[in-house]
Amino acid sequence: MRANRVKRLLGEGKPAFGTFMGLGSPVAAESLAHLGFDWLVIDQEHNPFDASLMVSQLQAMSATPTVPLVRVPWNEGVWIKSALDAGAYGVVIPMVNTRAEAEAAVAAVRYPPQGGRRIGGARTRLYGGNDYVERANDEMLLVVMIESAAGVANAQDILSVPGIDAYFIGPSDLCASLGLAQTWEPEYPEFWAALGKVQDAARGTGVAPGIHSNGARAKRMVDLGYRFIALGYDSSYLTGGAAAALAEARKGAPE
Ligand code: 3PY
Ligand code: MG
Repeated sequence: MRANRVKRLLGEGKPAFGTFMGLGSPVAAESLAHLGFDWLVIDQEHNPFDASLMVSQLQAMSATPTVPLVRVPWNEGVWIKSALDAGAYGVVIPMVNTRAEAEAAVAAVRYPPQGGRRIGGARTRLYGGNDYVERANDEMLLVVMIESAAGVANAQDILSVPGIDAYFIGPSDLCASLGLAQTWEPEYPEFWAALGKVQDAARGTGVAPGIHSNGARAKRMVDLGYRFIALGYDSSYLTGGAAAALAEARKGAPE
């Protein structure tokens, strides 16, 4: 079976860098995968593209070593099954707030006896290999998002559930839940105190810390111990690059 490089990196305590994709564009997914990101997340939570477009993005990445992941819209078995059966090599689960929710995520991702995932889906073997069913429990990456005050309070209960590979902080939702104004680069003491509590809860569990960040803040996050690190969004690269080019052109042009 094709190995999950991100699981290996995290297992060795090494950083794995990726980005989120909301454009729903197979060509964008292919282009980003060819840049050498360790992983890419197809973000179904906040972007209204259908399952066939998710499959096309997975196919577009499959010629590269980039590990294809899906953030499902919600922590529900039908979404998780659809992503994994389409050949995603792991899932990011939004808003995991309790131990029971973490256990439900593990049950949906792992085949029996560890979980209750049903068996099916042609792309699993096409992408993963003929021994997919026998080995998938060791290779699928499960990332649970801690992005609420409840998730922070229950972090120890959540992260001690066997079968979770990484947790992932969503700064926007966590700020909102803590009553703080939304920003991608929070500096609020309350925010950092919450992050410290989750890191303490993860210590000794083998669950890798992760966070949604950007290129400029990545070194700080690595130094703080984060390992599953998201650098922005596909749409922010598109609009950021285009806005900079347009501004530069306008600056040099006559009024
Ligand atoms: C958040 O910041 O809430 C996120 O979900 C980022 O992916
Ligand atoms: Mg969120």
